[in-house]
Amino acid sequence: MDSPKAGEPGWWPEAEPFRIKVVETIRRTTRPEREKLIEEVGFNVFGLRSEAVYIDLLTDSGTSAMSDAQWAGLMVGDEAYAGSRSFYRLQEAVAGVMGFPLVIPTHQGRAAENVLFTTLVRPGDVVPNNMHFDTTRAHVEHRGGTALDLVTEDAYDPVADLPFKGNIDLDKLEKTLARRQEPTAGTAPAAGADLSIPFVLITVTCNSAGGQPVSMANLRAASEICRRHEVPLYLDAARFAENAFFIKLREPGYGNRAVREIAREMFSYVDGCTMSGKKDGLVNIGGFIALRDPEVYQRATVWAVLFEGFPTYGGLAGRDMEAMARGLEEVVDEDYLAYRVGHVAYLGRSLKEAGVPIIEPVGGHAVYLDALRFLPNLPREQYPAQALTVELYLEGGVRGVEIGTVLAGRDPATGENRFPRLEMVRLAIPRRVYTRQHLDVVAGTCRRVLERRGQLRGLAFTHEPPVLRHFTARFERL
Ligand code: PM9
Repeated sequence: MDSPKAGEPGWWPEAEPFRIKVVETIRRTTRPEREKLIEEVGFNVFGLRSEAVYIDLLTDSGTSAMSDAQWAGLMVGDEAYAGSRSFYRLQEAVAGVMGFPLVIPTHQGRAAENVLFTTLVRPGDVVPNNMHFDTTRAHVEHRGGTALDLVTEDAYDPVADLPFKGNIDLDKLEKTLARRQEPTAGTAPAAGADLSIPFVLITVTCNSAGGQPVSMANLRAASEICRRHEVPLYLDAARFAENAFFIKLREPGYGNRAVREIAREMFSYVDGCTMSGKKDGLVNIGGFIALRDPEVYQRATVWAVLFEGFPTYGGLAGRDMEAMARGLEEVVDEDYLAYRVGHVAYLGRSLKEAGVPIIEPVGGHAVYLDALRFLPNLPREQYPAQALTVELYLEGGVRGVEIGTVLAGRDPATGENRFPRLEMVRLAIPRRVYTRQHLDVVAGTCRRVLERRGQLRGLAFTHEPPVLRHFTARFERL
């Protein structure tokens, strides 16, 4: 009998499509231990040692369990300063899975951003995106540019159950590009044109909007708009395979297409991508820039050498590139993706059944708690999502991460807190690491905190770094 196709009734995987070959012991702590530990780190879970965490959902980045084939690849990796065999394996994998001929390895995603944005962004430039991830925004701002979020309004509605809430708003994109100072060939400069736009970026899936996917129709239309205005379009491709799988599940016409083909079509609409291999590269370290344009490649390699290393290793060992090449091939496997998306959806469903407010629909790599509905009585100046993150740790040794006001930082012009429209706690699920029983523990922890939410107190900064403050900030309880 044919097994049901993804999206058809019964497609939900019965169990993990892998066996566990190596295990890592994790330890439970007591509540008094956790009380002491969280106070020591200034109520910021980034400061905790991972041994003090029972179930670590801080990030899905660099936390994947590698496959036996990837571990074997570490031995095969060829360590050479220039021209490593493993670099060419990576180049082949990127060409095969994404269709780009040119690759610059980097040690992780933000390093790819640093190299590409140093090449392309000038002070005063504006970079539109569906929604910038925090490192992406910080790198645009570091270059003196402005990061402009143009995601559709749907993304800001935590309960709108829509298939592609990561889409870029095409009308806003069109209007923004029409304000470019540089006239499009054959046209006069638009009256009042006031923006310098080096490129447009689309983040798949849209992490800052809850891991929501972008549809193929949206990518295609955005690409057409960018081409018409002669502005390059890039993908932030950190979770491209999860995005491709959502297209297969949700977009008419793609149900019978292979995810690999869908991914290739997604990339066919763009000029290149930045990639954090720590997500859909299924590795613990690594990233790259992939490009079509040899001129941009040449210019970027100059910065790659300065910041990362020779363009055939870019801050990575040969073995890291080998593991990433293998990870890129594995991540488009449909049994893996059905398990992956189903696993995350399982946690979302358990939380919803327990009455825990979450962002819906559940995204590809994480479940996001809606802190504004979870803790309606805490004012935003008291950082409710940070307070909830602390409480999940205290209750069950579960580490999530705040995606709200603390992460959003201050407006560089006014110095005021930026209050994002969504105040969330992200529970990111590492790939191939935790079982469903672990997810049951997480759901139970959230439910118990919900039951006593009236007792939760807010937080205030005692130390606030000027950039990317969420990583190293310290707080006190109010
Ligand atoms: N994302 C995440 O946990 C890791 C850093 S914050 C704890 O979600 C996108 C969409 C990301 C991303 C990292 C990066 C940067 C770029 N784009 O972490 O530098 O989600 O490899 O990638 C994190 P690197």
